[in-house]
Amino acid sequence: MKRYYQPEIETASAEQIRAWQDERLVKQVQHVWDSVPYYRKKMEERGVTPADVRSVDDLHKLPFLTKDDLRECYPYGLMGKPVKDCVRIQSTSGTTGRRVVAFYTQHDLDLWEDCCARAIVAAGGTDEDVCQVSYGYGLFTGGPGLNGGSHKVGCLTLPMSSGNTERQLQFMTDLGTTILCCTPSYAAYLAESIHERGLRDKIKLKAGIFGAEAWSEEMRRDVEKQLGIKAYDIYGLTEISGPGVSFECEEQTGMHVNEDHFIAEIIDPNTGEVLPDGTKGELVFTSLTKEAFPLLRYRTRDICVLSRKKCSCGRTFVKMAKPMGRSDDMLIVKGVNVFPSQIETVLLEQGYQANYQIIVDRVDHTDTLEVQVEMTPENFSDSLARITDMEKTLVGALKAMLGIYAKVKLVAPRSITRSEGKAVRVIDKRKI
Ligand code: DLL
Repeated sequence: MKRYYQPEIETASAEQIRAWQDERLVKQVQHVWDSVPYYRKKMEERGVTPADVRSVDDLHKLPFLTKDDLRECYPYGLMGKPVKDCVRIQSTSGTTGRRVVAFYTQHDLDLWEDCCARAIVAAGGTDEDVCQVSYGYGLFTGGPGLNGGSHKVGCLTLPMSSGNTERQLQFMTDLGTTILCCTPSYAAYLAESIHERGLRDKIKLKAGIFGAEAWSEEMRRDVEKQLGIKAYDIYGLTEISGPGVSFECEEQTGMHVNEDHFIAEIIDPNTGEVLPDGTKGELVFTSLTKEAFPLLRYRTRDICVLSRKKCSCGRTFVKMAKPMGRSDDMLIVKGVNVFPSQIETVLLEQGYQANYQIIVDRVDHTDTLEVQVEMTPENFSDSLARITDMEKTLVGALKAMLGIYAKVKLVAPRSITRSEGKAVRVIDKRKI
């Protein structure tokens, strides 16, 4: 069986990988300097020019990029190529200020799809497989990325997108899906639905490629058992291309970072100091080969550890552990990025005050989101019918903002505990 999609790259020696990175970094820094005035200014402010970056050893001299920079530059300010050379955007959910719009040339798409193809082959995928892609299609990177990867491997690709569980199960059983790609929470939901409908012996699944949100080892074991598969983690972010920045192999002990395309660093989130491998800190990526959206030293806010321990799969790329949390307030609920500030915006727009609490939980492997909001003295009502109406309106407005369902519970004025320090807005009960 084919074990690697691009063996000469995935099993290259450490020296070879380093040589690629050195060469590509020098080229990329020059490209950014020449074509992204915003980043050039940041470099000038730090007194760095392309001549100062001769190898990966000089990476630390370059300034970081953060989500704030992306916001400031929205939408076109960080592009490395003119619009005429770009063929696609992908984006995250969120209001204008929070939304990330990433651009791709045809070359960028090609390399991104290679990364996803590597993940599929690492999960045992070949051209004999039927690969059901149940990540969202459209602006979200999950569907398009794995769709492209699946084509490259030569799998029969089922571009299902997320949702419509009945249809998912019908295609899965009728067409004999062998590889399932979706968020781990949707995988758990599908597993449950398969059992409820007694379809377990009608499915031919062998592997799952699950990512876009945090999931525990316990959840992995549950889903593997219920579906009779091996479940592989996959990581990525829109800013750096989408899924396939890193992917798990059969060892299932962390995700190999595609180091021919991305340099991973771990920094202290407070000081920005680079930390040695094996130390927990914030993950930072530099994209070496992207033309249209070439981010250097992008702070992901994901807290993580890198490991260079030899892997039994034969791949030589560094491994990152499952992200252990975030250094900002972003929540990931059902694979969707949710900022408490988005919820607050909706509440204020709808005439409520900022007295609310967001409760996130995971029930039967599925994330739940509840927003408890105080009625104001002005809109207070004790009529059950009226309260239900008000709750419905808020559910609709939150859905329009976040793209997902949030349960709303209206409570009496002044019933949410006030804090004397920082308000506790989010209660995350998930144990991941
Ligand atoms: O979630 C890309 C993706 C799609 C990855 C499909 C894997 C599969 P964004 O919507 O931009 O992109 O969200 C990126 O999601 O910074 C992490 O906090 C989180 N995340 C992504 N993958 C994982 C994972 C896609 N495997 C943000 N485990 C990232 C934990 C993950 N968190």
